[in-house]
Amino acid sequence: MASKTTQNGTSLRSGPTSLMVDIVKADFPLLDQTIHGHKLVYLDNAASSQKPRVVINALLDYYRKTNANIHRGLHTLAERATDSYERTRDHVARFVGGVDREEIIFTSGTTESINLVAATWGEENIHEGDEIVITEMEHHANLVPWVILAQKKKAVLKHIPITICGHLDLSQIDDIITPKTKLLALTHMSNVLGTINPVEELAAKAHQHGAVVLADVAQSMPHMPVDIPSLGVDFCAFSAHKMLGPTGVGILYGKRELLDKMPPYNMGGEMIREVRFDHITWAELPFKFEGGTPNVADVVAFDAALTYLEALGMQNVRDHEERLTGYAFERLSELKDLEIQGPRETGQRGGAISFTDPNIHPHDISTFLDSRGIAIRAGHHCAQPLMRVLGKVATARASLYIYNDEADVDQLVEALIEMRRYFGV
Ligand code: 7TS
Repeated sequence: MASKTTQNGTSLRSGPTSLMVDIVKADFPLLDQTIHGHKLVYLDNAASSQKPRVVINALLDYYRKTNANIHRGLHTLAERATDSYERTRDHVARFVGGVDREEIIFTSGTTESINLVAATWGEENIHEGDEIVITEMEHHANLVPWVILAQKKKAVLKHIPITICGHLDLSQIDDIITPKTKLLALTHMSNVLGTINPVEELAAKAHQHGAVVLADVAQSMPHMPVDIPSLGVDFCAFSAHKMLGPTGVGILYGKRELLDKMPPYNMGGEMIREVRFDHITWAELPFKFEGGTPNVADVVAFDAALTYLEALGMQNVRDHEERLTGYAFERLSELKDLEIQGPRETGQRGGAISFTDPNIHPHDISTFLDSRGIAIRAGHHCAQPLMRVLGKVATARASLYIYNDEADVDQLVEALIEMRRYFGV
Protein backbone atom coordinates (compact mmCIF):
# COMPACT_ATOMS: atom_id res chain seq x y z
CA MET A 1 0.00 0.00 0.00
CA ALA A 2 1.47 3.35 -1.02
CA SER A 3 1.60 5.97 1.67
CA LYS A 4 1.88 9.75 1.55
CA THR A 5 2.43 12.41 4.15
CA THR A 6 0.43 15.62 4.52
CA GLN A 7 1.96 18.94 5.50
CA ASN A 8 1.30 18.30 9.17
CA GLY A 9 3.05 14.98 9.04
CA THR A 10 -0.05 12.84 8.79
CA SER A 11 0.48 9.60 6.95
CA LEU A 12 -2.26 8.89 4.44
CA ARG A 13 -2.92 5.61 2.76
CA SER A 14 -3.51 5.89 -0.97
CA GLY A 15 -4.55 3.24 -3.43
CA PRO A 16 -7.74 1.40 -4.18
CA THR A 17 -8.96 0.91 -0.61
CA SER A 18 -9.96 4.06 1.20
CA LEU A 19 -8.90 7.20 2.99
CA MET A 20 -7.85 6.59 6.56
CA VAL A 21 -10.70 8.66 7.85
CA ASP A 22 -9.70 8.58 11.52
CA ILE A 23 -6.36 10.12 10.63
CA VAL A 24 -7.94 12.65 8.27
CA LYS A 25 -10.51 13.59 10.95
CA ALA A 26 -7.74 14.31 13.44
CA ASP A 27 -6.44 17.01 11.07
CA PHE A 28 -9.67 19.01 11.52
CA PRO A 29 -9.72 20.62 14.98
CA LEU A 30 -13.32 21.82 14.68
CA LEU A 31 -14.62 18.26 14.38
CA ASP A 32 -13.34 17.43 17.84
CA GLN A 33 -16.29 18.80 19.79
CA THR A 34 -19.71 17.88 21.07
CA ILE A 35 -22.93 19.67 20.12
CA HIS A 36 -25.81 19.41 22.58
CA GLY A 37 -23.89 16.63 24.32
CA HIS A 38 -23.36 14.53 21.18
CA LYS A 39 -20.25 13.97 19.07
CA LEU A 40 -20.41 16.49 16.21
CA VAL A 41 -21.19 14.89 12.87
CA TYR A 42 -20.69 17.46 10.14
CA LEU A 43 -22.77 16.59 7.07
CA ASP A 44 -23.19 20.06 5.52
CA ASN A 45 -20.18 19.89 3.23
CA ALA A 46 -22.00 20.96 0.08
CA ALA A 47 -22.55 24.32 1.82
CA SER A 48 -18.98 24.65 3.11
CA SER A 49 -16.21 22.29 4.19
CA GLN A 50 -14.25 22.36 7.44
CA LYS A 51 -10.57 23.39 7.43
CA PRO A 52 -7.56 21.24 8.27
CA ARG A 53 -4.96 22.50 10.75
CA VAL A 54 -2.52 23.22 7.89
CA VAL A 55 -4.93 25.77 6.40
CA ILE A 56 -5.67 27.42 9.74
CA ASN A 57 -1.92 27.59 10.47
CA ALA A 58 -1.18 29.02 7.02
CA LEU A 59 -3.64 31.82 7.70
CA LEU A 60 -2.12 32.56 11.11
CA ASP A 61 1.42 32.38 9.70
CA TYR A 62 0.53 34.80 6.94
CA TYR A 63 -0.68 37.44 9.42
CA ARG A 64 2.19 36.75 11.83
CA LYS A 65 5.04 36.82 9.34
CA THR A 66 4.10 38.06 5.89
CA ASN A 67 1.16 40.47 5.80
CA ALA A 68 1.54 43.36 3.32
CA ASN A 69 -0.22 44.63 0.23
CA ILE A 70 0.81 42.87 -2.96
CA HIS A 71 2.12 43.80 -6.41
CA ARG A 72 3.05 47.35 -5.37
CA GLY A 73 5.56 47.44 -2.52
CA LEU A 74 9.29 47.00 -2.98
CA HIS A 75 9.97 46.01 0.61
CA THR A 76 10.62 42.45 1.72
CA LEU A 77 7.18 41.80 3.21
CA ALA A 78 5.41 43.06 0.10
CA GLU A 79 7.58 40.83 -2.08
CA ARG A 80 6.97 37.85 0.22
CA ALA A 81 3.20 38.42 0.21
CA THR A 82 3.17 38.82 -3.58
CA ASP A 83 5.18 35.62 -4.06
CA SER A 84 2.86 33.66 -1.76
CA TYR A 85 -0.28 34.97 -3.47
CA GLU A 86 1.07 34.23 -6.94
CA ARG A 87 2.29 30.78 -5.81
CA THR A 88 -1.34 29.86 -5.09
CA ARG A 89 -2.27 30.93 -8.62
CA ASP A 90 0.38 28.58 -10.02
CA HIS A 91 -0.91 25.83 -7.76
CA VAL A 92 -4.54 26.29 -8.87
CA ALA A 93 -3.43 26.23 -12.52
CA ARG A 94 -1.75 22.84 -11.91
CA PHE A 95 -4.55 21.45 -9.70
CA VAL A 96 -7.24 21.98 -12.35
CA GLY A 97 -5.35 19.98 -14.95
CA GLY A 98 -2.65 22.31 -16.21
CA VAL A 99 -3.84 25.63 -17.60
CA ASP A 100 -1.97 28.92 -18.02
CA ARG A 101 -1.57 30.88 -14.78
CA GLU A 102 -2.89 33.98 -16.61
CA GLU A 103 -6.18 32.12 -17.09
CA ILE A 104 -6.78 31.87 -13.33
CA ILE A 105 -8.57 34.90 -11.83
CA PHE A 106 -9.15 35.19 -8.09
CA THR A 107 -12.61 36.39 -7.06
CA SER A 108 -14.59 36.21 -3.83
CA GLY A 109 -16.43 32.98 -4.75
CA THR A 110 -18.25 31.03 -7.43
CA THR A 111 -21.03 33.60 -7.34
CA GLU A 112 -18.68 36.47 -8.15
CA SER A 113 -16.86 34.41 -10.80
CA ILE A 114 -20.11 33.84 -12.70
CA ASN A 115 -21.29 37.43 -12.18
CA LEU A 116 -17.96 38.59 -13.61
CA VAL A 117 -18.56 36.62 -16.81
CA ALA A 118 -22.14 37.86 -17.09
CA ALA A 119 -21.13 41.50 -16.54
CA THR A 120 -18.21 41.46 -19.00
CA TRP A 121 -18.43 38.72 -21.64
CA GLY A 122 -22.23 38.62 -21.35
CA GLU A 123 -22.68 42.39 -21.68
CA GLU A 124 -20.62 42.47 -24.85
CA ASN A 125 -21.70 39.25 -26.54
CA ILE A 126 -25.36 38.59 -25.76
CA HIS A 127 -27.76 40.44 -28.04
CA GLU A 128 -31.49 40.50 -28.73
CA GLY A 129 -32.78 37.10 -29.86
CA ASP A 130 -29.64 35.20 -28.76
CA GLU A 131 -30.19 32.07 -26.73
CA ILE A 132 -28.67 31.24 -23.36
CA VAL A 133 -29.01 27.60 -22.30
CA ILE A 134 -28.90 26.51 -18.66
CA THR A 135 -30.28 23.43 -16.89
CA GLU A 136 -33.15 22.84 -14.53
CA MET A 137 -30.73 21.91 -11.73
CA GLU A 138 -28.69 25.13 -11.51
CA HIS A 139 -27.80 26.81 -8.23
CA HIS A 140 -29.05 30.41 -8.22
CA ALA A 141 -25.43 31.54 -8.72
CA ASN A 142 -25.55 30.09 -12.23
CA LEU A 143 -29.13 31.11 -12.85
CA VAL A 144 -29.93 34.59 -11.56
CA PRO A 145 -27.13 36.35 -13.55
CA TRP A 146 -28.41 34.73 -16.76
CA VAL A 147 -32.09 35.46 -16.07
CA ILE A 148 -31.23 39.13 -15.52
CA LEU A 149 -28.90 39.33 -18.53
CA ALA A 150 -31.50 37.68 -20.79
CA GLN A 151 -34.16 40.16 -19.62
CA LYS A 152 -31.86 43.14 -20.12
CA LYS A 153 -30.73 42.06 -23.59
CA LYS A 154 -34.06 40.61 -24.74
CA ALA A 155 -32.31 37.28 -25.16
CA VAL A 156 -34.04 33.93 -24.76
CA LEU A 157 -33.28 31.74 -21.71
CA LYS A 158 -33.75 28.03 -22.38
CA HIS A 159 -33.20 25.15 -20.02
CA ILE A 160 -32.39 21.46 -20.28
CA PRO A 161 -34.98 19.58 -18.19
CA ILE A 162 -34.26 16.66 -15.86
CA THR A 163 -35.58 13.11 -15.95
CA ILE A 164 -37.51 11.57 -13.09
CA CYS A 165 -34.24 9.93 -11.97
CA GLY A 166 -32.46 13.29 -11.70
CA HIS A 167 -30.29 13.11 -14.81
CA LEU A 168 -30.34 15.74 -17.54
CA ASP A 169 -32.96 14.79 -20.11
CA LEU A 170 -31.04 15.00 -23.38
CA SER A 171 -33.82 13.56 -25.57
CA GLN A 172 -34.63 17.01 -27.08
CA ILE A 173 -31.13 18.43 -26.83
CA ASP A 174 -30.90 19.29 -30.55
CA ASP A 175 -33.93 21.57 -30.14
CA ILE A 176 -32.39 23.22 -27.10
CA ILE A 177 -28.78 23.75 -28.22
CA THR A 178 -29.05 25.29 -31.68
CA PRO A 179 -27.15 27.72 -33.94
CA LYS A 180 -28.82 30.52 -31.92
CA THR A 181 -27.14 29.35 -28.69
CA LYS A 182 -24.54 31.87 -27.57
CA LEU A 183 -23.89 30.47 -24.12
CA LEU A 184 -24.30 27.12 -22.40
CA ALA A 185 -23.95 27.52 -18.60
CA LEU A 186 -24.31 24.33 -16.60
CA THR A 187 -23.34 22.73 -13.37
CA HIS A 188 -20.89 19.82 -13.37
CA MET A 189 -22.40 18.37 -10.18
CA SER A 190 -25.77 19.28 -8.69
CA ASN A 191 -25.73 20.56 -5.11
CA VAL A 192 -29.20 19.05 -4.57
CA LEU A 193 -29.36 15.86 -6.65
CA GLY A 194 -25.67 15.03 -6.65
CA THR A 195 -25.91 14.31 -10.39
CA ILE A 196 -22.68 14.48 -12.38
CA ASN A 197 -23.52 16.00 -15.74
CA PRO A 198 -21.89 15.09 -19.11
CA VAL A 199 -20.22 18.50 -19.43
CA GLU A 200 -17.66 17.31 -21.96
CA GLU A 201 -20.30 15.99 -24.36
CA LEU A 202 -22.56 19.03 -24.02
CA ALA A 203 -19.64 21.46 -24.36
CA ALA A 204 -18.66 19.76 -27.62
CA LYS A 205 -22.23 20.09 -28.91
CA ALA A 206 -22.44 23.77 -27.93
CA HIS A 207 -19.07 24.47 -29.55
CA GLN A 208 -20.29 22.96 -32.83
CA HIS A 209 -22.72 25.89 -32.90
CA GLY A 210 -20.03 28.40 -31.94
CA ALA A 211 -21.40 28.92 -28.41
CA VAL A 212 -19.32 29.65 -25.33
CA VAL A 213 -19.54 27.19 -22.41
CA LEU A 214 -19.35 27.92 -18.69
CA ALA A 215 -19.19 25.06 -16.17
CA ASP A 216 -20.07 25.64 -12.53
CA VAL A 217 -17.65 23.21 -10.89
CA ALA A 218 -18.29 24.43 -7.32
CA GLN A 219 -19.49 20.96 -6.26
CA SER A 220 -17.27 18.77 -8.41
CA MET A 221 -13.83 20.36 -7.91
CA PRO A 222 -13.73 19.55 -4.15
CA HIS A 223 -14.89 15.96 -4.57
CA MET A 224 -13.38 14.38 -7.69
CA PRO A 225 -10.53 14.85 -10.14
CA VAL A 226 -11.59 17.70 -12.46
CA ASP A 227 -9.42 18.35 -15.48
CA ILE A 228 -10.52 21.61 -17.07
CA PRO A 229 -8.76 21.05 -20.42
CA SER A 230 -10.58 17.70 -20.79
CA LEU A 231 -13.94 19.25 -19.91
CA GLY A 232 -13.37 21.45 -22.94
CA VAL A 233 -15.17 24.48 -21.51
CA ASP A 234 -14.38 28.17 -21.89
CA PHE A 235 -15.09 29.27 -18.32
CA CYS A 236 -15.13 27.43 -14.98
CA ALA A 237 -16.12 28.76 -11.57
CA PHE A 238 -15.53 27.35 -8.10
CA SER A 239 -15.03 28.32 -4.44
CA ALA A 240 -12.12 27.61 -2.10
CA HIS A 241 -14.32 27.29 1.00
CA LYS A 242 -15.98 24.11 -0.29
CA MET A 243 -12.57 22.43 -0.74
CA LEU A 244 -10.90 22.90 2.65
CA GLY A 245 -9.84 26.47 1.89
CA PRO A 246 -10.88 29.72 3.56
CA THR A 247 -14.06 31.64 2.77
CA GLY A 248 -13.90 34.66 0.47
CA VAL A 249 -11.83 33.09 -2.32
CA GLY A 250 -13.29 32.09 -5.64
CA ILE A 251 -11.67 31.06 -8.86
CA LEU A 252 -12.63 31.93 -12.39
CA TYR A 253 -10.87 30.01 -15.12
CA GLY A 254 -11.26 31.58 -18.54
CA LYS A 255 -9.68 30.80 -21.90
CA ARG A 256 -7.09 33.41 -22.66
CA GLU A 257 -8.61 34.33 -26.09
CA LEU A 258 -11.86 35.24 -24.34
CA LEU A 259 -10.35 36.95 -21.30
CA ASP A 260 -8.14 39.06 -23.56
CA LYS A 261 -11.16 40.46 -25.39
CA MET A 262 -13.36 40.99 -22.32
CA PRO A 263 -13.66 44.40 -20.67
CA PRO A 264 -12.54 44.64 -17.01
CA TYR A 265 -14.96 44.02 -14.17
CA ASN A 266 -14.04 46.16 -11.18
CA MET A 267 -12.33 49.43 -11.94
CA GLY A 268 -9.62 50.96 -9.77
CA GLY A 269 -6.11 50.17 -8.63
CA GLU A 270 -4.09 47.20 -9.88
CA MET A 271 -6.13 46.53 -13.02
CA ILE A 272 -4.69 49.33 -15.15
CA ARG A 273 -1.54 49.83 -17.22
CA GLU A 274 -1.76 53.62 -17.77
CA VAL A 275 -4.30 56.15 -16.58
CA ARG A 276 -4.88 59.63 -18.00
CA PHE A 277 -7.91 61.82 -17.48
CA ASP A 278 -9.10 60.99 -20.96
CA HIS A 279 -7.63 57.57 -21.65
CA ILE A 280 -6.98 54.34 -19.74
CA THR A 281 -5.28 51.11 -20.78
CA TRP A 282 -5.76 47.85 -18.89
CA ALA A 283 -3.24 45.67 -17.11
CA GLU A 284 -2.34 42.33 -18.64
CA LEU A 285 -4.00 39.07 -17.56
CA PRO A 286 -4.88 38.07 -14.92
CA PHE A 287 -4.55 41.46 -13.19
CA LYS A 288 -7.06 43.14 -15.52
CA PHE A 289 -9.78 41.33 -13.54
CA GLU A 290 -8.37 41.79 -10.04
CA GLY A 291 -8.97 45.47 -9.29
CA GLY A 292 -8.26 46.63 -5.73
CA THR A 293 -6.53 44.80 -2.90
CA PRO A 294 -7.52 41.15 -3.20
CA ASN A 295 -8.14 38.68 -0.37
CA VAL A 296 -4.41 38.00 -0.03
CA ALA A 297 -4.39 36.07 3.25
CA ASP A 298 -7.11 33.63 2.26
CA VAL A 299 -5.65 33.06 -1.20
CA VAL A 300 -2.28 32.30 0.43
CA ALA A 301 -3.88 29.84 2.87
CA PHE A 302 -5.79 28.14 0.03
CA ASP A 303 -2.44 26.85 -1.21
CA ALA A 304 -2.27 24.59 1.87
CA ALA A 305 -5.75 23.22 1.13
CA LEU A 306 -4.70 22.24 -2.40
CA THR A 307 -1.56 20.55 -1.05
CA TYR A 308 -3.66 18.64 1.48
CA LEU A 309 -6.10 17.42 -1.19
CA GLU A 310 -3.23 16.41 -3.47
CA ALA A 311 -1.65 14.39 -0.65
CA LEU A 312 -4.93 12.51 -0.25
CA GLY A 313 -5.28 12.12 -4.01
CA MET A 314 -8.47 13.35 -5.66
CA GLN A 315 -9.27 9.89 -7.02
CA ASN A 316 -9.07 8.54 -3.45
CA VAL A 317 -11.40 11.34 -2.34
CA ARG A 318 -13.83 10.35 -5.08
CA ASP A 319 -13.60 6.61 -4.33
CA HIS A 320 -14.17 7.19 -0.62
CA GLU A 321 -17.25 9.36 -1.20
CA GLU A 322 -18.69 7.01 -3.80
CA ARG A 323 -18.40 4.09 -1.38
CA LEU A 324 -19.79 6.10 1.54
CA THR A 325 -22.72 7.34 -0.57
CA GLY A 326 -23.55 3.71 -1.36
CA TYR A 327 -23.42 2.87 2.34
CA ALA A 328 -25.68 5.86 3.14
CA PHE A 329 -28.25 4.74 0.53
CA GLU A 330 -28.23 1.25 2.02
CA ARG A 331 -28.76 2.49 5.57
CA LEU A 332 -31.31 5.19 4.65
CA SER A 333 -33.39 2.53 2.88
CA GLU A 334 -34.17 1.18 6.39
CA LEU A 335 -36.42 4.23 6.82
CA LYS A 336 -39.66 3.32 5.09
CA ASP A 337 -41.01 5.99 2.69
CA LEU A 338 -38.01 8.29 3.06
CA GLU A 339 -37.76 9.86 -0.38
CA ILE A 340 -34.26 10.40 -1.76
CA GLN A 341 -33.71 12.72 -4.72
CA GLY A 342 -31.26 12.23 -7.57
CA PRO A 343 -29.60 9.24 -9.21
CA ARG A 344 -29.09 6.03 -7.23
CA GLU A 345 -26.07 4.91 -9.25
CA THR A 346 -23.21 6.08 -7.04
CA GLY A 347 -20.88 6.20 -10.06
CA GLN A 348 -23.02 8.96 -11.57
CA ARG A 349 -23.38 11.23 -8.59
CA GLY A 350 -21.59 12.89 -5.73
CA GLY A 351 -22.24 12.67 -2.01
CA ALA A 352 -24.96 15.34 -1.61
CA ILE A 353 -28.01 13.34 -0.52
CA SER A 354 -31.29 15.28 -0.48
CA PHE A 355 -34.23 13.58 1.17
CA THR A 356 -37.70 14.20 2.51
CA ASP A 357 -39.85 12.45 5.07
CA PRO A 358 -43.56 12.33 4.14
CA ASN A 359 -44.60 13.42 7.64
CA ILE A 360 -41.86 15.72 8.92
CA HIS A 361 -40.85 19.11 7.48
CA PRO A 362 -37.17 19.35 6.41
CA HIS A 363 -36.63 22.23 8.85
CA ASP A 364 -37.88 20.02 11.70
CA ILE A 365 -35.59 17.22 10.48
CA SER A 366 -32.62 19.58 10.55
CA THR A 367 -33.52 20.97 13.99
CA PHE A 368 -33.97 17.48 15.44
CA LEU A 369 -30.69 16.26 13.95
CA ASP A 370 -28.90 19.30 15.37
CA SER A 371 -30.17 18.32 18.82
CA ARG A 372 -28.31 15.03 18.25
CA GLY A 373 -25.08 16.76 17.13
CA ILE A 374 -25.64 16.31 13.39
CA ALA A 375 -25.27 19.26 11.01
CA ILE A 376 -27.20 18.99 7.75
CA ARG A 377 -28.89 21.63 5.61
CA ALA A 378 -32.61 22.03 5.03
CA GLY A 379 -34.25 24.39 2.56
CA HIS A 380 -34.38 25.05 -1.16
CA HIS A 381 -30.56 24.96 -1.44
CA CYS A 382 -30.62 28.05 -3.71
CA ALA A 383 -32.27 25.99 -6.43
CA GLN A 384 -35.90 27.13 -6.37
CA PRO A 385 -36.71 26.20 -10.00
CA LEU A 386 -35.43 22.67 -9.30
CA MET A 387 -37.53 22.45 -6.13
CA ARG A 388 -40.61 23.30 -8.19
CA VAL A 389 -39.77 20.53 -10.66
CA LEU A 390 -39.33 18.08 -7.76
CA GLY A 391 -42.63 19.26 -6.26
CA LYS A 392 -40.97 20.15 -2.96
CA VAL A 393 -40.76 23.41 -1.02
CA ALA A 394 -37.61 22.17 0.63
CA THR A 395 -35.52 19.07 1.25
CA ALA A 396 -33.16 17.94 3.98
CA ARG A 397 -29.65 17.39 2.66
CA ALA A 398 -26.76 15.41 4.14
CA SER A 399 -23.54 15.94 2.18
CA LEU A 400 -20.35 13.91 2.67
CA TYR A 401 -16.66 14.67 2.56
CA ILE A 402 -13.25 13.18 3.35
CA TYR A 403 -13.66 13.20 7.14
CA ASN A 404 -17.02 11.39 7.15
CA ASP A 405 -17.26 7.66 7.69
CA GLU A 406 -19.75 4.86 8.22
CA ALA A 407 -20.10 5.80 11.91
CA ASP A 408 -21.32 9.28 10.86
CA VAL A 409 -23.90 7.73 8.54
CA ASP A 410 -24.97 5.36 11.33
CA GLN A 411 -25.39 8.30 13.73
CA LEU A 412 -27.53 10.06 11.09
CA VAL A 413 -29.75 7.04 10.46
CA GLU A 414 -30.18 6.27 14.16
CA ALA A 415 -31.15 9.90 14.82
CA LEU A 416 -33.68 9.80 11.97
CA ILE A 417 -35.23 6.63 13.45
CA GLU A 418 -35.38 8.33 16.84
CA MET A 419 -36.88 11.45 15.20
CA ARG A 420 -39.76 9.43 13.79
CA ARG A 421 -40.45 8.01 17.25
CA TYR A 422 -40.28 11.53 18.73
CA PHE A 423 -42.78 12.92 16.21
CA GLY A 424 -44.96 9.84 16.62
CA VAL A 425 -44.72 8.67 13.01
N1 7TS B 1 -22.77 26.70 -7.54
C1 7TS B 1 -23.05 25.56 -6.88
C2 7TS B 1 -23.27 24.29 -7.64
C3 7TS B 1 -23.13 25.59 -5.49
O1 7TS B 1 -23.41 24.46 -4.83
C4 7TS B 1 -22.91 26.82 -4.80
C5 7TS B 1 -23.03 26.91 -3.32
C6 7TS B 1 -22.59 27.94 -5.56
C7 7TS B 1 -22.55 27.85 -6.92
C8 7TS B 1 -22.30 29.27 -4.91
O2 7TS B 1 -21.08 29.23 -4.25
P1 7TS B 1 -20.57 30.48 -3.39
O3 7TS B 1 -19.31 29.99 -2.77
O4 7TS B 1 -20.37 31.61 -4.31
O5 7TS B 1 -21.66 30.76 -2.39
N2 7TS B 1 -23.85 25.95 -2.75
C9 7TS B 1 -24.36 25.96 -1.49
C10 7TS B 1 -25.19 24.95 -1.03
O6 7TS B 1 -25.55 23.97 -1.68
N3 7TS B 1 -25.53 25.24 0.24
O7 7TS B 1 -24.94 26.40 0.59
C11 7TS B 1 -24.21 26.86 -0.49
